[in-house]
Amino acid sequence: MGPAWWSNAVFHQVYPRSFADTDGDGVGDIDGVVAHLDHLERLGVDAIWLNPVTVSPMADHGYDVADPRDIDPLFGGMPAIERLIAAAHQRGIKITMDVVPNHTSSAHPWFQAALAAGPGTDARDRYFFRDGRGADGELPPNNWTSVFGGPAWTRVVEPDGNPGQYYLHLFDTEQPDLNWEHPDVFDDFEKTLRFWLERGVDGFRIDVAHGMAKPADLPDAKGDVKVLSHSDDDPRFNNPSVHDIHRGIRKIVDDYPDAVTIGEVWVMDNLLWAEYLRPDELHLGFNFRLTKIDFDAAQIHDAIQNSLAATAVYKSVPTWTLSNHDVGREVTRYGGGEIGLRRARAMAMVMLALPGAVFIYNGEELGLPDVLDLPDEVLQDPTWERSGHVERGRDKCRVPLPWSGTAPPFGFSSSPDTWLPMPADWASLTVERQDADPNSTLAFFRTALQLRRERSEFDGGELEWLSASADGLAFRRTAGGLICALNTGERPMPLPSGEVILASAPLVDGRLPNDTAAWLV
Ligand code: TEU
Repeated sequence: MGPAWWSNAVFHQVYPRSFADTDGDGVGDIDGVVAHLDHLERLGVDAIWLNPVTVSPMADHGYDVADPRDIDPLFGGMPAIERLIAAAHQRGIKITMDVVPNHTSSAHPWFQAALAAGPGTDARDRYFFRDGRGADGELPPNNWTSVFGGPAWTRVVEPDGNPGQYYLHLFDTEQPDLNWEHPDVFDDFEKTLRFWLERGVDGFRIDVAHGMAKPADLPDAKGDVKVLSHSDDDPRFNNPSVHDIHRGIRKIVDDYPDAVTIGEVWVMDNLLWAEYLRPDELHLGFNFRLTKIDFDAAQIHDAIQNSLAATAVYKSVPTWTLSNHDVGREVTRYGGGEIGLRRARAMAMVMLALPGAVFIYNGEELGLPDVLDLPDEVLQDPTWERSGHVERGRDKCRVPLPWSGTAPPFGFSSSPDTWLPMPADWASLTVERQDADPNSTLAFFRTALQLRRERSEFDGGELEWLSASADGLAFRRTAGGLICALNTGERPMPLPSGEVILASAPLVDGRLPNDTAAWLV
């Protein structure tokens, strides 16, 4: 048996709200993905990771799931996903869906039943309902905070009309955490996995894969945690019994030999992170180190080295990602404007030169920046309200894609009223404009993916570091021989010897200029 399809795949993360709208409501939908499969095929991706499209009140844009085995009408319902699976497969593109095992929507029938059933019932035991502390239970059961800000507990009104128990939600109030000790929870998740696998889905991105298990006594956390962030030393996440859950999931997925699981594992310690990738747990785990660092050769070197060390522990396959719908876009992280874009292109080449699977985020291939000046009144991320208007949240990296034309909504929708407004200066970033320009970021990504796909120099799982100047780095793929060099400094740097097959910006007198990467063979 050869290596699994996902072991060197390029995944494109499609954020469906923001990809393309076919029904004119200003929100992207699944048929928008079907309509633009050409774009993804020409880009050269192997698979799509589709953010949640199942039935949801959309309090957290689909991560609040009310029915995990049906598609929300906003996105086109079941017929639309069936069309997408068929059309993508026809082009040789795999479909991986997002599943959300840590919590449901508060609109889920289980949660509604739990509210109605009252304290001490089996229905409540599917979630974390607890009495409050203090004489009248006026204080939450512990000091945990929500990742989106504010307390992780909300007090309910009991069927008798009085204030009563609290329920746990690590995210929004509308996302109650499930109790994975209750047997119904696993059984239902198994149904969900099989439901989609039977319909031809090729795998799953597993949301908050380090979060499903909670310590038995729900102990207080030591200190305050930042909104949209947490550390390894945090009782809310990475409880060791989560690994039993992953082993259970893997047993099901193993019935479908080509299917892949990709866990969202926000754990920074290499050994703890690696445990999720043991041979009977997840196939792939997101490694977020590259999203956490500056455009700095030493930091990039260490992030790559650390990620490789973490995957080496259980001989799993590395994954690489520069951005997603949570962490913001790298063009902006690297300084924005022309310099940010130049650095983003260089880093894309570093990422694509590494062994393993790569994730490209919705519009990364167009060089889109974050939209930092969204007006307050359009912000939709629950973080904005829950942080008391301190954190603006993640809407900045979720603005719809510009496809064509010279003014918003740039072919994204027939409605000018898109769910987030699109900046007028994205006219130069549309797919249509970039299609016509051989020097565009889109053309650059197409070429890079084609080389990565076709050239044997990208073979093999090992790499070795070559010597480079202080502000640079260079490595070689040991088996295939591809060399990737990056200059994060200010002065041009000499290139390793070899023939340059791609550079992220023109060379200067045969040297690698600032903020540029090159591939050599
Ligand atoms: O994110 C989980 C999560 O832990 C992140 O919020 C993370 O802490 C943060 O982005 C770090 O910068 C997942 C989804 O990716 C996110 O979109 C959902 O809002 C969240 O789960 C709840 O389902």
